[in-house]
Amino acid sequence: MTLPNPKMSALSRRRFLQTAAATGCLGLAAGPLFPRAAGAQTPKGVISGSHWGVFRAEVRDGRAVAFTPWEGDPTPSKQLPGVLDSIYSPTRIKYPMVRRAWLEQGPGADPDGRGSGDFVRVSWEKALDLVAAELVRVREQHGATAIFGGSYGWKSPGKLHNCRTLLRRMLKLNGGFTTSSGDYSTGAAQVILPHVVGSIEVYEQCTSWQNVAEHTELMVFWGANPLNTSQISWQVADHGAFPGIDGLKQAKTKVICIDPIRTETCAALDGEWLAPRPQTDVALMLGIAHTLQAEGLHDQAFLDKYTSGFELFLPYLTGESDGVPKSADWASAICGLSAETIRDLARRFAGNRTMLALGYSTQRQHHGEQAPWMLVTLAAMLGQIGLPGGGYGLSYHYASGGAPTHAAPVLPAITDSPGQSAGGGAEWLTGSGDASIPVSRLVETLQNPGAEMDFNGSKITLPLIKLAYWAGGNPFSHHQDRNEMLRAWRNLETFIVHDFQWTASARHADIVLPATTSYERNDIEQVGDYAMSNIVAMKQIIEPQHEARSDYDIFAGIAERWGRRYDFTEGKTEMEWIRGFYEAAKIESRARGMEMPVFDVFWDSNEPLAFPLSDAERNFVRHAAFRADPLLNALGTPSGRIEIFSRNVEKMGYDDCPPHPTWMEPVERLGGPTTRYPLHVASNHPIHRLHSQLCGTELRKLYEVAGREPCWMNPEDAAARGLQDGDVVRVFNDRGQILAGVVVTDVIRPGVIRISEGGWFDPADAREAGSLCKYGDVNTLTTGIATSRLSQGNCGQTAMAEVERFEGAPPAVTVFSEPVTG
Ligand code: PGD
Ligand code: PGD
Ligand code: 6MO
Repeated sequence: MTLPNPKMSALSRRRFLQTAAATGCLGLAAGPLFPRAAGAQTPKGVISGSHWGVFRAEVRDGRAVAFTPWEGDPTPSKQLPGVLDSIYSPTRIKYPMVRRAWLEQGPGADPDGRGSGDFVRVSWEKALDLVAAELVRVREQHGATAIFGGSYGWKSPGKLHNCRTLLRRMLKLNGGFTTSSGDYSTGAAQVILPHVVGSIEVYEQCTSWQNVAEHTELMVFWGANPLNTSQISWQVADHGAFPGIDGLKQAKTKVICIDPIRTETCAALDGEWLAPRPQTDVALMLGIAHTLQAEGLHDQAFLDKYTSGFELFLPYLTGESDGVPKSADWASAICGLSAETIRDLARRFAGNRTMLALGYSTQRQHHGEQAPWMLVTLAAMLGQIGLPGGGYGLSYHYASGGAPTHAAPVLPAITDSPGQSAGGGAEWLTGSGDASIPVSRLVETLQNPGAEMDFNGSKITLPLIKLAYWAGGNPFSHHQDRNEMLRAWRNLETFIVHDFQWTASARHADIVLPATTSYERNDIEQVGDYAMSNIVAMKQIIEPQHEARSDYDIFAGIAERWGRRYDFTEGKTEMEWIRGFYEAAKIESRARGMEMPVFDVFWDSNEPLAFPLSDAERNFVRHAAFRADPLLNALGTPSGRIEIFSRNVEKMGYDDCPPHPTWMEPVERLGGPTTRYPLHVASNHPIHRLHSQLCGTELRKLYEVAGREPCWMNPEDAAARGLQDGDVVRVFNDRGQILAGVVVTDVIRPGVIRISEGGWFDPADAREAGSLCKYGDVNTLTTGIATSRLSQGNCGQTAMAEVERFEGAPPAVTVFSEPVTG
């Protein structure tokens, strides 16, 4: 996303255009569409949707008592009970709260006191007065760009209650704000890949699972674990990756998993597990590429016809330009796999129809641009891009990429521009701010206002930020190097947060406003970011809890204090907005020969509305059109081809992002030449959570160890430190220290520990940056540096640390209860 989250809105638009063309050719005419229940008995339970999928809610005496997965969900997420629990969890924010020092002494008072929990409950009237006045004050004193409204995060789905867009809509009425571009998911890949293949690629549709099951002989999951990460989607999850994986199993497709962890996907598909040292994938890929070239296994005809610059990359690969051949032996010394294994991989990749499925972790690292670039280069050398079952796919692990796209219209959504009520296109194209910084560079911005920063060929002057406003994200979870962040945050005069959970961000805020969950308001959404199989009513299930209000109502209340309420709401009620989005989609669907039922029939049916799927989409092959005619279907790069050497990147002249894929040592890595700590910290996406969401729920019982976040360790590493299952340990490096609970397991490679991202930050002494995190927030350990000057992405997967037994009685975890309030 630039990109707030281009994820799906962008994709939907592009895919819509393609599908529209495809279905047009096929003359697919679906005619009238009926919700399944039309005319039949209404099924039990209120239909709704979430990141975890479509479900029905049972309500008794005004309380939601059960969330049952929708019958159309092939593999419901096991996290769904936690979603229900999040409504009633003890971590729920009940009332508007203001930090005492801020309330009594004004903005900027006692910034070190943030996070110590001294809040005062105030009325909604008072809270909204304070926020409205403070936004005006900061704008008048420092200019609108001193207000940071980037508000990155995984807010709930829904076309109306998109709190990040709503925040910007409100801030625009105050004269503007500073925004952010990109995301934490694919910060490096989405900036480098447009130079390489002409699109961000990481959120593009992949060759369909069905096509893969039919044609792929060798499936390589490279730092990709779809059985874990497909539990959720940005929109409402369809879970189409699960039948996809099942298809591979049925087809008995040979699977290789390249990952420091023997993942669920590897286990389920009985895959061959290869565990190179983390952060050395580019060296491994180069070793494979060198073997292909040395043994004449590469496809020169493909390289000649579809790529540009291979001849400029070749001298680097062979070592002609720098005296270092990137041979299998060279790669072996870096990545730790044997040279024979690397040569064997090259031969097997070339000898089979091979699909390279890359996850996002390899680009969430120092020099993270190189792995996706080198993977595309490798796939180009294999010459199978655009063939059934061959080439590469960068979203098989994300939001069920590879689940084929249905002929659904695109539901419009509320925009951040009052007056342009129902924009159809991508959020990241319509979104805007008065200044913009790369999303993971806020800490650097707070520390260096006025400084210049390189970014993708341009120079950005970092704005002075005095107020940060977050709705729908948790920066005290998602950002790296927590202690550096704490110090930088002291430069803020005011930090405002809307959430329904007492996250670490809410705890570190000056003003906290309690938002409703999706289940306390009405909305509408598409099912499946890629599949777009259905449109679902996200119906309100229960009344707002405690004093919670929807973000929409909160922002309308702020706008009202400036006499701008009507500009914010355009005079529409919640249901009028939703009906309007639906009606616009209905008109679009007509252009494709489909007739959606009238809104009331859809809403009352209590069923998702399904859209048809064409055979062409079922068999979709990524880049088939480019392969068929590279002139007519040229890529969006300067040459129209895959750029193995990029003149544009060359012109930028960045030493940390040369013009062709290159191995560069990260600042620290396992076995690295200057690395000081012995264990690599893999901060994977959690099995039982969506980032930090649901950490405050009963699901924690499924995984916590001695009340802490689990730390997986290989038996060798545990034995070397005299540690056993269940021990409480201190994990530390120069940046910080956390407690965690040991899980000894041989599914993790020696030298690597796993502590998932999203554990709630719980400092022993909030006033002191560097104090022990009692629960286990892994971002206390990770580095805050950028991937490179090209993309300025985050390096969440770059961290080395040491582990030792925690002696004495571990301090109690306090983050899962309400802060002390007055
Ligand atoms: P979430 O925990 O999903 O994390 O970071 P992100 O900030 O998205 O936070 C979303 C917050 O929004 C939650 O607190 C939730 O309660 C709140 N929320 C949900 N719906 C609403 C709503 O309707 N209104 C309001 N007001 N609030 C709402 C995720 C980010 O973390 C991402 S995407 C990635 S890919 C990164 N991954 C890693 C990683 O792999 N490793 C490390 N070390 N760090 C990472 N950080 C990044
Ligand atoms: P990760 O778990 O970080 O997921 O998807 P992403 O692919 O980034 O990493 C995937 C795999 O890479 C892991 O198995 C990990 O062990 C491996 N890995 C780590 N470092 C390396 C390395 O250096 N080399 C190699 N070869 N492998 C490595 C993230 C995606 O997941 C995103 S962006 C979001 S926002 C969503 N988040 C969640 C979530 O929080 N929870 C769940 N259950 N599902 C999600 N899906 C989405
Ligand atoms: Mo992400």
